[in-house]
Amino acid sequence: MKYEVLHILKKNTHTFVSGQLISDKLGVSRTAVWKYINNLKKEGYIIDSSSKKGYKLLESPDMLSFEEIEKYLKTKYIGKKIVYLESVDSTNNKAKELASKGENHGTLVIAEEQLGGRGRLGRAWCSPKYKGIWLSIILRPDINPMQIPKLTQIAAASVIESLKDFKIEATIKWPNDIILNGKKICGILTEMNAEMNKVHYVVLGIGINANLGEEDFQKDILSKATSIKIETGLTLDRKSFVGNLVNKFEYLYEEFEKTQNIESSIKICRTNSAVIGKIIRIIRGENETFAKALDLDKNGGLIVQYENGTRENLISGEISIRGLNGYI
Ligand code: BTX
Repeated sequence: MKYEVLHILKKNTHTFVSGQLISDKLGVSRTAVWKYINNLKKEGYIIDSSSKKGYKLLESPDMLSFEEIEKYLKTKYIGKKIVYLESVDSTNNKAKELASKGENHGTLVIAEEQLGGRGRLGRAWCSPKYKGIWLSIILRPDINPMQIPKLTQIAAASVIESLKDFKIEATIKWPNDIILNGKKICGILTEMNAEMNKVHYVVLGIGINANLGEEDFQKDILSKATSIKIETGLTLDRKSFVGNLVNKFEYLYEEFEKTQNIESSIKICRTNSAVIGKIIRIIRGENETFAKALDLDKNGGLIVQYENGTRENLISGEISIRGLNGYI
């Protein structure tokens, strides 16, 4: 009900809305309306209250709830429901828990902070409160598990395209990192629950370092991690960014859903690759080899050529890559 009150205020930001009108519309008492307004104020909404004129919404807080993102969404199914949390261990964990209980295709889990944010291979992902975008998308694609790495490429392409809309030219360090000025500003963690030939659900986690300052990172990751704010000096409008990102993701995902191809995403990932044409270090567990990154294949695999001339198409799985002398 609180959000229904908010909805009415959001539709009338140019004027005061009387408590009577809200109470009539929602069929609740004026005292109840007053209580909902006070709760909204506690959440950070700035609402002008006048005993004669009623209520007027002046400012909304910088939070990534459905109510704040809704107006930017142009999607058919992604983000139609957003599970919004002030704090969580990991949005991927929460999304997996919900998906295993039957949560719908397209539901988003967004948190303001993660206390146990995860990267690949059990690594930690630093996710301070209100500073970044920490979200997971629940997907139920009717595909073979082998196709899953394609989803990471779709996500990477949508992040890159969204950044471009905000005039930020980043690159992709295959398979799952987005790089700005040589450092990581975003990571993607794709997880699934599947049998041999059937995927039950996929959770696609995206972490974007929007407005973190240097003090928000642990010292030991500052050599390879940065934020949009540190690099550009600008504070990213997280709400419109999330809306835009989700719109782009659904657009690119539709191609995959209809054809199982990800040509458009591959094109974006290829054009904006941080590794194609470079000599890279390929890390598999304890093993390190050098190769030249040549191209992406149609499945989103990285085609590399070793010094002896042999080629291999890497699939993301358990591989990490690095630049010849450093992170990239
Ligand atoms: P990754 O394994 O490629 O990167 C993890 C590594 O990146 C860490 O070991 C650390 O060195 C560095 N790192 C940690 N935090 C950050 C950060 N905020 N920015 C840049 N570098 C960092 C990448 O894994 C995948 C990350 C996915 C994160 C999202 S957030 C929403 C969702 N929920 C969740 O728990 N994970 C995903």
